[in-house]
Amino acid sequence: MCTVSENSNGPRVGLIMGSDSDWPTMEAAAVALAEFGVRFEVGVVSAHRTPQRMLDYAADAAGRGLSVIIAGAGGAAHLPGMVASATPLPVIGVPVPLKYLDGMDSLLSIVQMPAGVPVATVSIGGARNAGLLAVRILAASDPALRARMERFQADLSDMVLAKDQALQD
Ligand code: RP5
Repeated sequence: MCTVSENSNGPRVGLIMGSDSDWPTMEAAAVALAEFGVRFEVGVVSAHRTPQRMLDYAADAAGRGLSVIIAGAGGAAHLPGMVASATPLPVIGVPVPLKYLDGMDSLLSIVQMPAGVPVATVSIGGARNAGLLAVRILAASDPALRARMERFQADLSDMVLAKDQALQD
């Protein structure tokens, strides 16, 4: 894991996952954050195999300057919910699809949180949207980032219109 000291040049988003085997799915979140120039750190933090490390990570995150945590896990995917229980920061959960059950187990483990402990859950394998949602959360109090998000949305719209035009030609 990249760790940083507490300073304004440190990462704003913590991107964690239960296993390095989740990286092929989670990498899309890193790519989205990088596209927007958002500083982030990446690490493996397992709810079941390194429970104390998970609790320490969650407890220290805000004090280290992080603003959002993206947590991905598969199967019995308890990482996002447990991290959310131990930090005041917004947590975005990414259900990682594994070999069995097509990721439904991951989705249900993450999405069905008890009242009082929210996790913003994206679709199964939806790590890119997790990255984009983190950008939007940061953009709410960052006008420059909000302007970039607006340009991104305009580009999406142009792309669809161009495809429509190609069908007409
Ligand atoms: C979960 O168990 C991890 O998030 C991963 O999706 C899954 C399998 O982990 P490995 O056995 O590949 O390390 O906790």
